[in-house]
Amino acid sequence: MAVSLDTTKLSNFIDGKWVDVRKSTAVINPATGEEIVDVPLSDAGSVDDAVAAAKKAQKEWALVPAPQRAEILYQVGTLLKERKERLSQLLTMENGKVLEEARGEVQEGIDMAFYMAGEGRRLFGQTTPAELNNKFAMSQRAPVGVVGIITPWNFPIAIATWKSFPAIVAGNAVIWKPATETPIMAYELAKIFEEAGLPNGVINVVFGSGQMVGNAMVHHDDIRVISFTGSNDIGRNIAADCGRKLKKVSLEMGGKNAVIVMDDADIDLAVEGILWSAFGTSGQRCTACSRVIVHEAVKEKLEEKLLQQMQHLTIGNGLNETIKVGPIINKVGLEKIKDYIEIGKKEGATLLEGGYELSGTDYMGGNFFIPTLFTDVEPTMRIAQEEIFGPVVSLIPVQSFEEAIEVNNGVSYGLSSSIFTRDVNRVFQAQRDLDTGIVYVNAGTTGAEIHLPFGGTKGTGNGHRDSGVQALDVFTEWKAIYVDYSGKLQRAQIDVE
Ligand code: UN1
Repeated sequence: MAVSLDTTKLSNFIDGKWVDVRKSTAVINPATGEEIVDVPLSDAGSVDDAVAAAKKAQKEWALVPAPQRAEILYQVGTLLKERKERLSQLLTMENGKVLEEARGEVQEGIDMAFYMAGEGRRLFGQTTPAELNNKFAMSQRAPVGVVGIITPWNFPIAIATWKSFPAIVAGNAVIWKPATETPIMAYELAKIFEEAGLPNGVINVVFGSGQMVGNAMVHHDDIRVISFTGSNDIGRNIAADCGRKLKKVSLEMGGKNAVIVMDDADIDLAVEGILWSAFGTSGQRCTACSRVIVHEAVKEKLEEKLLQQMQHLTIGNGLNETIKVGPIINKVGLEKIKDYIEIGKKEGATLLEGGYELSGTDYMGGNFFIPTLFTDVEPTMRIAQEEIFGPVVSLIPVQSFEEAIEVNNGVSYGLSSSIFTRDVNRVFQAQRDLDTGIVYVNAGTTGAEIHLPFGGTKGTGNGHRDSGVQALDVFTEWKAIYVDYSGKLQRAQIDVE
């Protein structure tokens, strides 16, 4: 049975209270065009209110022992687990991804809750010898204070958990701006935090546009960290603004990820890996495969098998369990994909399959684009360089392993890469030479697990990582502590023989 929301208009969640905002906009189901709920369009005043509440709450929260803070995350994990099916269906309604993938995304949130709750009993620092006798030296993590997280529509719950859970377990308070396209996951997660007993003001959700709410967060002096996932253009601006304020900023800004298929690869396996990572989530993952770099010896075979298998990709409303490829998030996303098809054709790439928007009764009201394959693509073409964020793959033939690595690395992004080969030497050379934050061997480019660092090199980020224990570095400061128990003044670097 279809699930439903308990409200027709969402509210902000500030200081543990649900706060109405006058201005709002409709959230549209991308598979049907139907309005699901209204989402607030808050102004800078709401951010000020949220920060004031967060500042107050954080002082007390930081004094709660971390294992006790973690108990609340365990409770959050339990509630997420209990509501997995409800959340997954709502996620499919607001984002469009097919139900199986929605369930996978909610599972990422559950995994992150239990993983980060475990950190409540670790949050390891170091103890280390001191230079002087009768002196003790150690380092430990300290919370930063009030942190701001800005999350995207393509993983509205998983990415929110990657950022908010480490922030919370480390003793920070959070201001969270979810994407206006997908606010329902934020609403449901805020309710879960409330029920789990998180003290008022430790998490505050402010709905609204990047221009208004995001900007106000970036410029607010009392928000000491911004963690952002979204487009490269916006990320660069955020970094520049945060730089002037000496604010810590963690960015994750997409990819142009490739699967390399070598001449000795298991071609059937490679086809499966490509289909899943290129057309799953309709290509709307930062980690999606949008280039296939193929050794010329197996190019024809790969093309043939890909074309065959693409015929089995069912497209439609993701709530229907037989559907494999859901809609594109909105009309803007759809237009961008259509533009890239034209660009690819003009550049001289061969359109092997697809290349058009789907219309007709089955697709009425939704934004559907057929899985598309270009071949004989040159590595320098725009379709091989720029992020399209749709179900479009460019096949690039190469003559050697070395050329494959060079082509993989010849883009401005560096998130994820993959190689299909049976040669153990190539496996280890590839994992060393592929310039991306994530490398897969004999698997597609998607499917990162939450206990490993998520992020990438070059235009993908600015050196920080989401998820994994590394996420704690974003939300903590290192404090070095020296305890002298000699009873006299000992001078480091001076009173040593
Ligand atoms: C994203 O696309 O921004 O590795 C996140 C994956 C998922 C997360 C993707 N676990 O594809």
